[in-house]
Formats: sequence, C-alpha cells, structure tokens
Amino acid sequence: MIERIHTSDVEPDADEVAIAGHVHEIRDLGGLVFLIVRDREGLIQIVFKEEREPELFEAVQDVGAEDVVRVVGEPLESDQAPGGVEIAPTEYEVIDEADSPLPLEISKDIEVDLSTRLDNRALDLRKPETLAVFTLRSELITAMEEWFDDEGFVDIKTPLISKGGAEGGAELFPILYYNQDAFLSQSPQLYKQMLMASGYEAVYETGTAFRAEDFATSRHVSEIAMFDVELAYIDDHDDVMDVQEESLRYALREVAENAERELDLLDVDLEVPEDDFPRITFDEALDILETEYGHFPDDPTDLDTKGEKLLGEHFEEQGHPAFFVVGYPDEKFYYMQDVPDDDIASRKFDLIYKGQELSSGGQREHDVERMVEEMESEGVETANFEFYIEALSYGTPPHGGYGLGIDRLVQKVAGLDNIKEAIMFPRDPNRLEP
Ligand code: ATP
Ligand code: AMO
Repeated sequence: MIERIHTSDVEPDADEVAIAGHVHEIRDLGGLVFLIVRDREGLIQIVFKEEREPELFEAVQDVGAEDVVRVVGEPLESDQAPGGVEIAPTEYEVIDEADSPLPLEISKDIEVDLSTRLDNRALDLRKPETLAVFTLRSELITAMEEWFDDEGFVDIKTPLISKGGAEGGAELFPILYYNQDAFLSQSPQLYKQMLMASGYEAVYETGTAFRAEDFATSRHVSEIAMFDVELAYIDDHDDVMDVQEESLRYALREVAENAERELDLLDVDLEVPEDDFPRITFDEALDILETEYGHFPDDPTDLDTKGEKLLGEHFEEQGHPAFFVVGYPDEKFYYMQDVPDDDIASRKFDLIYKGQELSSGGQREHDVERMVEEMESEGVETANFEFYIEALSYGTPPHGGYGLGIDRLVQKVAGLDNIKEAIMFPRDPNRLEP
C-alpha cells in the first residue's frame, strides 16, 4: 500500500506525515500556494512557500483541480486552516492528473440540477456532502444488520431471477433466461415465507427489488434496495411491528451517535424516536385527514402522497416522526391473513416515516386452504404459484414480515428531496447509465 494517513488523523505538531487525495481547491497568492487536499475522511491544507521550499513551490505551479497527489510534510497548528492544522511539505508528487475543464465543480457550492449531477455521477460522488450520504447509508445498513444478527435472525439471499411475480399485480421486468421467459424479482416475499415453512424461524435480507412502474416522483425508482424481514411463531402482526420499531430505533440511534460529521455536513438534526411508535387503524388515519385537514384521498381504500404527508405532520407535531397505519381495506392480498370477526380489516400495516411510506408488511395467511380460496376469489392463477403453495402445505407456523425501502430511509434520514440522491447509480424509466 502507498504510505499515507487520513487527513482527519493529522495532528498538529506531530512528526512528519504522508497524506494522499484529490486536489479540492487551489489558492495562489503569489509567493504562497495553498492546496486543499481531500480524502474520504475530510480536507487538509498544504502550504507551499516559495522562500521555504522553492523546488516544491515550482512543481506545484502545474497542479490542477482533482489531480491525485501525495504530500509528505510537517503538520503545524494553524487558525486559518480547515481543521486547525496545515502541512508544510517536504515531498510532493502528482500521482495522476485530472482532465480539465471538469464537467462538474466539486469544491464550489454551486446549485446544479439533479439530472446534471446524475449524468456526471462519478464526479458528483466526490463531493463531501454526497459522500456523507453514502457513509450514512452504510452506517444505517450496518446498524440494521447488527440488530438482526444480535437477535438471532438468519441472513438470507433469495433469487433475483424468477418465473413469476411475487405479488402478481405489480409491473415486472421481463428478461430472457437462456431460452425461456423470466422476470427480475419484485420482492423476496414468497421465498421468505417458504423459509418460515422450512423452519428458519426468523430471517432478514438486504436485497434488491425491481419495479417496472412508470413513475415520475421523487420517491420511486426502478431498482430498489430492500430490507426484508420475516419471523415465525408470532401471535399477530403486532409482533412484527415490534421488531420493526426496535430495529429502526436502534439503527437511527447508532447513526445519530456514529455519523455526527456526516449529519453535520448534511445539516441534519436527527431525532431518534424513543417513544412507542403510534399504531392507528386505517379508519383513524382517514378520520384525522378529514377532521384536521379536510383532506379526502381520491381512492378511499389507500392513503395518497398528500395524505401520508399530512399524517406525518400531525404525528411529527406530537413528537412522533414514525407511526404505523394498520389494516388497509384494499390490501387483503391472498397472502395476508384476514381473520374472521377481527376488528382490523386485514393484518397489513405500513410504516410512515417523516411523512412518507417507508415499509409495508403484515401477518401472512399460513392456512393454505384459506389462501388458495382467497387466490381464486382474486383471480390469481394458482398454477403460477405451485412451488409456494406446496412449500406452505407441509406445516407452516404463523408468521409475518415486512419490506423496508432502504433508499427511502436514507432519503429521509439525510433530508434529501429526491430518492435518487440516496442511490449511487439510480435507475428510473429514463436512466440506464451511468
Ligand atoms: P408500494 O407500491 O409499495 O405500496 P408506494 O409508496 O409506491 O409503495 P403506492 O401505493 O404505489 O405506494 O403509492 C403511494 C402513493 O404514491 C400513491 O397514492 C400516489 O399518490 C403516489 N404515487 C405512486 N405512483 C405515482 C406516480 N406515478 N405519479 C405520482 N404519484 C404517484
Ligand atoms: P411494498 O411493495 O410496499 O411491499 O414495498 C416495500 C417498500 O419498498 C419501498 N418501495 C419503493 N421504493 C422506491 N421505489 C419504488 N418504486 C418502490 N416500491 C416500493 C417502499 C415500500 O414501503 N412484499 C412486500 C413486503 C412484505 O410484506 O414483506 C412489499 O414488497 O419503501
């Protein structure tokens, strides 16, 4: 490895250090050149003085923005340098030169539209604020996985290529699989459930789901990072919500504690929801919208974007950034348990976080006879689901689970306007590269 330390580890008055990174900024003041060098952990100032180091001073005249350089030198305390320390160089080397002009400014705080940023994503990803989003994202996923590992959940991987859709209705991307038609997976749901029948008891997957929806919103993408969970021997869907609530609280707490620098860079004051997440029925949700906001969703069986936002405001005012809506009347999917005489229409729930749906889940139907009846009444072609129906027919414990959109979680935690900012190389109906 090339010898170097991170800029954040440079202490004033330490012995000679070596750092390496991209040239973030160049300030030429005549007999004095300031280079601000950027690595993954931050920025550091290097001061080249003509009088003190004439040869290096001469060499640095040719430096360009975003060149990759390595500098060896003595760290000195300095009030005017970012981080309070600067380096007086004894060695300076350009490792690789950057072409110029750059299609996107990295160091200057210029508003650039999202589409230009995404067209030049590799450069945009260099910006400290963009990097902060992905450091935060990594922290969130690691924390989430840590919680499930500690609780004894099994880390699984389900196939991304399948013969049919998980939920039938949603749009699928067709692919050619050797000489037969297949689809990109829309959800690991059926496989998670099969694993419950197989006795795995509690599983999680950090995976990918594909949705061929034709959207133009700030919260939809075609390739989604999905955090899926399934657990067996539940009493009811409240057990599933408990798991989701505790794991999310833990992940947010970890990020609040470990990603202070990133939250600062993004100007986010992250509130960890320590109180129980409110759990309201769908009818109660409609009631709040109607009486408090005079809002009636167009489709009375679903919450619309505005409805979610208004409910988000309602609960945020009471100190609850996250809450569950339980029992959607339109979503008695064949796999959702529909308990006779239950006061809850179906055992499905959504988690709304900061005014946006973050996850969907519920208690599943584990009684195969009832499920097949439901499928037939919904007009689902049971022949396409033989593998699933069969897997569940040899004894299946009561179970439930959910899928959480990781990109939406990152979007909300990092305070981003658009979900695509939370994805390194996002896919939407109009974007297939980079
Ligand atoms: P899921 O599809 O998993 O339920 P979702 O958040 O996409 O998650 P939807 O029920 O599809 O949930 O959509 C929720 C809301 O998002 C809709 O009520 C609608 O207001 C809005 N929405 C969805 N698709 C579009 C679209 N193409 N254009 C504008 N708004 C949309
Ligand atoms: P659902 O279809 O609601 O549920 O998806 C779960 C969560 O995934 C996210 N999501 C999306 N994010 C970005 N762009 C999209 N196009 C998109 N579609 C969905 C949302 C959503 O809440 N099988 C069930 C889960 C389960 O019950 O286990 C499912 O996939 O955050």
